[in-house]
Amino acid sequence: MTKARLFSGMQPSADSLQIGNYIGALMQWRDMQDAYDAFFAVVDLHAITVPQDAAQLRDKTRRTAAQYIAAGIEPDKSTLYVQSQVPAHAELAWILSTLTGFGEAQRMTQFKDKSQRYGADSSSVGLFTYPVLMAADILLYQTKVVPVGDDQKQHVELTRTLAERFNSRFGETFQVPDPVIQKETARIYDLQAPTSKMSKSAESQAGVLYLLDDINVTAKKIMRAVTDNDGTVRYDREAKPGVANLLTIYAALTGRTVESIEDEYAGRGYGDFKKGLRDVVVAEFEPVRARALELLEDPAELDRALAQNADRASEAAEETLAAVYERVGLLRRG
Ligand code: AQP
Repeated sequence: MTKARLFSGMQPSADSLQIGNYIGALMQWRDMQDAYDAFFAVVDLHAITVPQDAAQLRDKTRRTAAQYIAAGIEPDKSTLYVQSQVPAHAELAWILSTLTGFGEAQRMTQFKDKSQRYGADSSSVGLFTYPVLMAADILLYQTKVVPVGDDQKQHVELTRTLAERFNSRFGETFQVPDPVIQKETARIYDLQAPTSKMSKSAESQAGVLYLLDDINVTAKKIMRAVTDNDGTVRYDREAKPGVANLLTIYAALTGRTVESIEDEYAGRGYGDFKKGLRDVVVAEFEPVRARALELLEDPAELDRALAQNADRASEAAEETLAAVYERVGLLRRG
């Protein structure tokens, strides 16, 4: 039986991924790559919807790919590639943009948030059509399953709408994908501001646990994480967001239940609890960090692996794109 297709990606928007990317995305990707025919992209075309420095973008793209591999995504098993190396993404995005209503795109909350952050005048049309490019990413591969955070749910809904619209207007062409939304408990918050989502491109790095940070820096950030005055290790997202966040990380990395961790630290202070978490995170990060840095020492080899994977992705993508061009009525070169 052929495996169902899976697509997901991350933007190369920082020098290092953070623990939210690791728990919320990479750990699940690693677990799913055997059961699915998986495509994992480093979505550099999405990253340039906000200004990037050219040399840094190239570096961040390699670093992101290296961290995928170091975290256990196997380029011989999954198709791990750089989005811009497969031109079909941009080509299908154009076609889909002609099927997207202006008002429909305007309703996307991520655009509203980001354009507020950067100001309406410095927000690009690319930022506005970001969800259409994401729809192209997904639909090109006849994707069945899209594992994303709940913040991306609206974009996957738009993708489904566009697939259905195209299919009904031009004939059955696209698989309509299903989002696989992680549980709320898989969302990781900033260690210094535990009501805000942890982000790799956050303004302050003090509350962000980066995979490629020096291990001593990671340890210090954990020991300095914001807690509360109550002193008990108990999960209460509303009243104790800092402790709840640390418990979420502890449980996600160890596969243990929150209750068993609460029991272990009952009657002990936050200091002990943080030391326990520090050891868990350091043990998890150390080999991933070492492997990623090793891969980055040989960029030519990394580029070769990515190019090979891009060829594989192109082959699958071109099949869909050819069908789309045919149905839409674009005259092909004779
Ligand atoms: N804090 C988080 N908790 C759980 N999951 C998270 N993800 C990101 N942050 C958390 C998941 O990681 C993937 C990365 O997607 P992305 O790179 O396209 O951008 P993002 O979601 O906007 O991630 P960041 O780290 O916040 O990046 P920047 O700072 O560039 O905006 C997604 O699967 C996401 O759900």
